[in-house]
Amino acid sequence: MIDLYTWSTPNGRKVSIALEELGLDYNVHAIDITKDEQFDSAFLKIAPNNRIPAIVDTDNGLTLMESGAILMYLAEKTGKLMSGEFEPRWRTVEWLMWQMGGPGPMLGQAHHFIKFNPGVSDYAEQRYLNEGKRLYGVLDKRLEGRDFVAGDYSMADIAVWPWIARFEWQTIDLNEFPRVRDWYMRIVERPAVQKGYVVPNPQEIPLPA
Ligand SMILES: N[C@@H](CCC(=O)N[C@@H](CS)C(=O)NCC(=O)O)C(=O)O
Repeated sequence: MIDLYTWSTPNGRKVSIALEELGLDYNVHAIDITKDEQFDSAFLKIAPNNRIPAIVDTDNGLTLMESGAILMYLAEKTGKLMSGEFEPRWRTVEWLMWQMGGPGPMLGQAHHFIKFNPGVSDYAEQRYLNEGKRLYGVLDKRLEGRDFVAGDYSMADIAVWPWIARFEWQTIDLNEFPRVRDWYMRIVERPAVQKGYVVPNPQEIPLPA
């Protein structure tokens, strides 16, 4: 059994979607980051960086923070969503790390400035919008001739997809990136994605115009 500490954000959804895809049993503990619950001392014992998501695997007592590490752990635990073969395995790690270092922090800043603090800094809004569009362009190119980011559907897609699901907050038009749009829609159709998306709170999956 996995205890999942999460909130309705892209990083949280990566893990709930992965758990749904893998069919693992899990208990949801909602950590309301709008009420600073990520700073509660009980949560800090599991996630010393005071960010969601985090898990505890009650099968073996392992606590883990950092969504990328959690996805890799769940893949290793189940032998699924990250190939055991040399090249596809490292492609999956490569694009998972791309998400952790690129779309995660950069689009997170786009949300901060463009969605939540418009007008505070035109420079920052432009910087993170431009960087966001550059990253969408990289993903679009990567998806040329491919259905998924790293071969078969994998933890790399699960890591990136919830960030693209915030395209409206980022003021990015998915239709400008047709391969990303098609990939996004391919993943929207997956029942596990629809189930994982609404953990811990129900919300509609945004769809492109
Ligand atoms: N690198 C971390 C980032 C986690 C993160 O930034 N989580 C956000 C929600 S998406 C959070 O907990 N924010 C709370 C805060 O900013 O205090 C991961 O991928 O798990």
